[in-house]
Amino acid sequence: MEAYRYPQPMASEITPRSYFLSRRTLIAGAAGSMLAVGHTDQTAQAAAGHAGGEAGWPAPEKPTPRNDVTQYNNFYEFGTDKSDPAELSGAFKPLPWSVQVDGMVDNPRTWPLEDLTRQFGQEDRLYRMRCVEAWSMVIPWNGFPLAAVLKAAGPKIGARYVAFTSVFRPSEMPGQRGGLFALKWPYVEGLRLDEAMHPLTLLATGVYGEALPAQNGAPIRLVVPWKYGFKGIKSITRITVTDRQPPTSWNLMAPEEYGFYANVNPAVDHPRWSQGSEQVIGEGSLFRTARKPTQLFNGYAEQVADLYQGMDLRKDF
Ligand SMILES: Nc1nc2c(c(=O)[nH]1)N[C@H]1C(S)=C(S)[C@@H](COP(=O)(O)O)O[C@H]1N2
Ligand SMILES: [Mo]
Repeated sequence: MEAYRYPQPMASEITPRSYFLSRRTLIAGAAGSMLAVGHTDQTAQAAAGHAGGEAGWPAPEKPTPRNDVTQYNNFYEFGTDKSDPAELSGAFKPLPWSVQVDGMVDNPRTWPLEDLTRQFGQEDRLYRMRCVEAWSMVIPWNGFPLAAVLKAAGPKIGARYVAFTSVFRPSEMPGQRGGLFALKWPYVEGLRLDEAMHPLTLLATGVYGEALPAQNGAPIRLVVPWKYGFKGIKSITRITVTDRQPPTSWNLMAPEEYGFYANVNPAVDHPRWSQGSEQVIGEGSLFRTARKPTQLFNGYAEQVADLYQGMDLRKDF
């Protein structure tokens, strides 16, 4: 089953140092020694000798304060204001939960959430996140690579994309009951299969070391750190492997503003605003917002640029 290919960054490039140390998988600390990664069958050359953190891993940044991570959210099923998801999600009951994995796979299966976490574990991943609205956060997620689930499913030859579907529960989600602004429900998203298989692509079940709160996408959501935040579909009920590019909610809503790829690209402005810089949530003050320049692929170019070789990222934005 090798219908897809993807570059395999060293595990030490994609995982914060603390993860390795805390998992006690460090076999030898010397430069050039090998690391054994506990949760996979791979070994990786230690990325020793590079200044400032792991090679290729963006310079360590301070996580955004937990209050901002859990109270400044986009989750239109609960409303369009940033405070709505935290305030209006009280009726949402994420448990019990299961995720249906189907489509062009050898082993379609409906996974109870507990089985997913039991089988694939929970790693810590500190990811820089960048919303299409030109704000950013640094978020300590807990979860497992989407690739693990896809490998268990076994994509068939000819499979090229992965489609995701969010939960549809108007009785628990006020934003799904209409209102002035509404996306088409359920919220849907998609990735190319190689993007979905990339080791940075995470299914998150927790944040800040605790189960995801409703507003962050309980109980399981996608995290793709080199793409604009809207690719990170929340409260996933279904993952479908397919040979067609799947529809995506924001692209259906406004195709000239939100493309399928949604790669963070400071050189391609949104039609209504610049993407050249971003507001750093949780920093600055009432009188001065903290801004910084936006990086290509949100700083993950070293890990993911290969996926887009030969593509015109202005056309496929
Ligand atoms: N189902 C669903 N998923 C969603 C959204 C949404 O409205 N509904 N908003 C997206 C957008 S625009 C962003 S920026 C991120 C925000 O994730 P966070 O609130 O955990 O930071 O979730 C994404 N996933
Ligand atoms: Mo967003």
